[in-house]
Amino acid sequence: MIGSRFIGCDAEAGANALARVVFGATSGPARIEHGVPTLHLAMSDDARDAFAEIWTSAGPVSSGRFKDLVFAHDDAFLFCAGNIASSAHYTDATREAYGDAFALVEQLGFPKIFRMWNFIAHINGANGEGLEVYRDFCRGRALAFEQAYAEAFGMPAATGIGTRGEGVGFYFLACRNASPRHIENSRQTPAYAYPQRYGPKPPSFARGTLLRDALFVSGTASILGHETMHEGDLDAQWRVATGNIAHLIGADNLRAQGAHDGFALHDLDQIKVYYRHFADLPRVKDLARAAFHRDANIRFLHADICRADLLVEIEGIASHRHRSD
Ligand code: 3EB
Repeated sequence: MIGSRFIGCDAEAGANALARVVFGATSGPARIEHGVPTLHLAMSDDARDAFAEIWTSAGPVSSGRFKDLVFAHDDAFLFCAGNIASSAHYTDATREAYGDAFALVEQLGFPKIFRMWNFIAHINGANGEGLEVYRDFCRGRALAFEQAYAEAFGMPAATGIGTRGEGVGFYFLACRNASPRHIENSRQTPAYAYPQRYGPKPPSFARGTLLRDALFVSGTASILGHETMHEGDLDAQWRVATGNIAHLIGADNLRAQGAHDGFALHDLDQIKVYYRHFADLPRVKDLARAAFHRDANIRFLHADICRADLLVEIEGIASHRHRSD
């Protein structure tokens, strides 16, 4: 199995590193650095807040490039990262970049994508024809998934969030033989079934993906059904978002989908909390401390969120690593 951890951005990635994603003050194209696929995302205006997310394999890794994508894999798992150039129209470029990604995973024999992240500049801004950039991105992504991929493999857990960088930086994980299972949340309309008022094509992602003993939880916000709850109220949005995660990963929701005995919020780790307003950081930290396991790794990222009325979004990985406590 592979795993991730957060480290200082100057620390060594160590042996068998599949990837290094730097959440810092600058952005740049995905490239191979010291043999490791590396993506720099501009998520803070203060370099002192920078950290790196490291993905590590249990065994030896080989890396390479395909078009504008960089990747690394072991026997069982693949990491891949890429960029979409800044543009007034994202639909076609997104469709192409995702198309390249689907071609790559097929060629390398890791066809099953189980977790994706997308960092979108000016996510709530307007493109050249007045369409919100996020909706423009979603249209291209949906067209790529529709072209063949979704029917065969479904849509994975994902995050779609703002960044201070340019264009779109994205990365994802895929596997060869394991059987990822995409999970929905009975409190929320599946994102791929959102009505058209949220954009010409719906977002292409599952609420979570179960892989072996880990449940990868998508970016989760204060949405019930398809509607934003508690506009302008951080505490209430936090309660709905964490309530959504608790329900998603809980036994009732998972058993109803034939899946698992369930997790609780204390089982969540490798947590990222995205919050819209810098002034909310102290409160968000207090809320997180009260909600999650004391040993959970948590990072707080000041970012725009894909709906202008959302104040907070939370992602993580549920597993039983803290169960003995
Ligand atoms: C939502 O539930 C909030 O477009 O990939 C969460 C996770 C959200 C992933 C994506 C968007 C995405 O609709 C936004």
